[in-house]
Amino acid sequence: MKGAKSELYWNLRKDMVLIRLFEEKTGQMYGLRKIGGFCHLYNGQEAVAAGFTSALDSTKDYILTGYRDHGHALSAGMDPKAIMAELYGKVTGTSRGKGGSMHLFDASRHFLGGNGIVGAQIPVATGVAFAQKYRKTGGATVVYFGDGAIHQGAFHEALNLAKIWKLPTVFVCENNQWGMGTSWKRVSAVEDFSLMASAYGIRGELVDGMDVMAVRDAATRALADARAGRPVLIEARTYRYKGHSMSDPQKYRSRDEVEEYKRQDPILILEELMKKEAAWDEAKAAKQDEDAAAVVAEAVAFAEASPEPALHTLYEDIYAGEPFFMQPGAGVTAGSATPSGPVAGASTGTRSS
Ligand SMILES: Cc1ncc(C[n+]2csc(CCOP(=O)(O)OP(=O)(O)O)c2C)c(N)n1
Repeated sequence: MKGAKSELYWNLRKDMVLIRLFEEKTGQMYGLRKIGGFCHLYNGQEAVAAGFTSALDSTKDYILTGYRDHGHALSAGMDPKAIMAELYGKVTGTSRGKGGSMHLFDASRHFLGGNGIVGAQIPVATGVAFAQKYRKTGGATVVYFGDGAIHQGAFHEALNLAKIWKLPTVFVCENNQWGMGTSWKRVSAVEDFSLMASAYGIRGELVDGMDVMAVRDAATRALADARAGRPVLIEARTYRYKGHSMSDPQKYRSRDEVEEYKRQDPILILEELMKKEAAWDEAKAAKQDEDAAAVVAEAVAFAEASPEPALHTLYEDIYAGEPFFMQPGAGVTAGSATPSGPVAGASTGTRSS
């Protein structure tokens, strides 16, 4: 098989393999303490980011997401080197090393973060969609969030506004079935989140989030609706292979459960389809894997070689002014400053979120 369909399959595979290898490496580097702080991996969910992004118009559409954002950022075309450098906290990172894993950002790629507060990106995205409508750009905004976030009040408020103002928003709930250690079934009044759309008079759709072509088709339909002023809620049923974050012993689920989902792996599902449709080429796949591994290795080398942000930049890129003890004449130099202002007493301990 040749032509556009085959090219699409290979592009989708390329995207998913890059995310998978990037996340595997991120996990390793975290283990080696090269990366610290909050870090949430996307392994298992690759088909959602890859399928959705493939349906977007990168010149006009916008993407927002939560803290599990590496996969969305990579598929949006952000530079893997800058993403890895951000995870390392280096000055060459996407947020100059100050945002970390949860706050990747690249306005040039229409990727507006990365948000550490569960569900907070949903109303922000609705505001972006409002701006798109106001400016008549013809673009839509896609916002990703989890099965835990869907129970936040902000989600419900945003859907209501999106409907009454006819905003071009696609709300994508990535139901990876666990909100930290809580099963989605234990905390939800409905077992099909797409039904929640009916409360706000918008269209809802449940899609197999392990099947990249099904996601892409649902995304295409949803984006057409959104551009016509009809917001849509998609539930992409998926699964996360790794712990919630890097400090999760995963006592709440069995190994068998994880293995069962790995047998429905999104990359394998696509490869099976490619084989069925005579689009498969073993050598080409091996080359694609090799290339992705090289991109990831290059990203790590770049992050390793990059400098840390200088201490004096600590109070740059923030809304508040420099605190009094850092100001000229205060008798305190950057290297010796003992915070006594707004950061006094801030916890430096590790947390499990
Ligand atoms: C407002 C808020 N409450 C609680 C937390 C702590 N927290 C971080 S992740 C998380 C679970 C969210 O699960 P889900 O929305 O399903 O997303 P997933 O991690 O599965 O991608 C919680 C409760 C937070 N960051 N923000």
